Amino acid sequence: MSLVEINFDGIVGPSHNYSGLSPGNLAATKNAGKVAYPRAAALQGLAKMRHNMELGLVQGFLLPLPRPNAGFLADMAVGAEADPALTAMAWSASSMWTANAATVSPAPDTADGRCHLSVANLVTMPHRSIEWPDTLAQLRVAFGNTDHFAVHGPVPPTFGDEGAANHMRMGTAHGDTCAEIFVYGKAGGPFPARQHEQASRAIARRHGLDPARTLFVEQAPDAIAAGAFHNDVVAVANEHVLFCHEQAFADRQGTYDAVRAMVPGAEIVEVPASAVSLADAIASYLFNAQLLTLPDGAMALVVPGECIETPSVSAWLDAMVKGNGPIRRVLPVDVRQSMANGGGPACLRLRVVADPATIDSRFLLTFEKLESIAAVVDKYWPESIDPADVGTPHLAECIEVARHFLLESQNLKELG
Ligand code: SUG
Repeated sequence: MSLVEINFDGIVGPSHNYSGLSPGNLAATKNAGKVAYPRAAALQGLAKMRHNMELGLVQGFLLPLPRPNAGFLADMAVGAEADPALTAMAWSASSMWTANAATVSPAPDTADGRCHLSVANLVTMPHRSIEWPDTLAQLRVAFGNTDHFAVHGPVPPTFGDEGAANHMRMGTAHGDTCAEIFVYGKAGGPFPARQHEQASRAIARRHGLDPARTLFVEQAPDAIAAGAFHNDVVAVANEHVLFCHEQAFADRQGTYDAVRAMVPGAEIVEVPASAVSLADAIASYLFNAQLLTLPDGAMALVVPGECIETPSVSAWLDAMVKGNGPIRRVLPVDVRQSMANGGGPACLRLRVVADPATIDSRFLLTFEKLESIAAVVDKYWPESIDPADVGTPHLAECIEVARHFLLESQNLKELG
């Protein structure tokens, strides 16, 4: 089989809860302290995967990481003295947002002709900074075929890196050599800039990208200040199409000119602030959509249901589909449990372009596996988690048991 885009969605872990751990992520901050529904959250994620498979697309998945993270609690000496904030970090199910797992440069773009993945260090948010060792272990299993993949450790921690959420790839087709666009933020605003320019540049070098096809673009400080803590909250690209908000990039025209110069036939679908304000774009997660090429070649935008409920966004999408643009279909999905923590359809997936036959098949989804994962979720995922329950021994045991049965069902106990 030739190279295809495969979306690896994170299965929402059994400890999913709302602890308000990410300043600058407005949804997560607003919903801090609310009761979360891990079972419903995981089933919503599985339904999205099913939806995309029914479109004829290849789908993969990544497992939730071990939680509570005992190593972190021991390193921080939590237990000797209780500390609710540190405990919540150790319990976070944040690895569900696999767009932050790694940056991926597919084989056609790299000097050695292999697909390169760099695990993200996620250093800016403490609860996320503890993900990478377990994520790396998992990537090394899933993409362990070193003839086709090179899996790198994180860039040094001074330089924050949040993975594919700040990376876009554009070209004529997924399997062709493409341009890679890295979007970084600059510190100084009210919220942290999570992606450091030097982290992006290091990744481009270690992946062996051609400088003539690599762009480094600054995210608009206003976008970060408005709650776009990752570029994928204000922009998404697929093949020759860049779909973005007018206020996504610090140098709007310079970015568009550079993209057009580098990508033959580039089409920029820009949403003006006069039609959809940055606030509406961020509240609805319009740009945290999956922009997908369907098997018939048409492009579809898989958006969160919240887009349809936001009048300015829904009106803009209606007009877009009636027009003659490259995005022909809008497909809403319900990922409300993840959305309430600031994670939309695009946050929940890591894009890899590869021949599926070169990937450990245990990470590739089939309709049968969907059923078996859903059965484990139904049986073992807690129905609800009140933040007051986080840290209790009984719930910790439930969460560990739930993950154990998921790994067992997928023959992946080696990641236990
Ligand atoms: O890093 N939320 C995540 C959401 C990540 C979204 N990913 C992308 N945009 N690609 C974050 O802010 C909230 C967890 C809590 O507060 O309990 C959280 O980590």
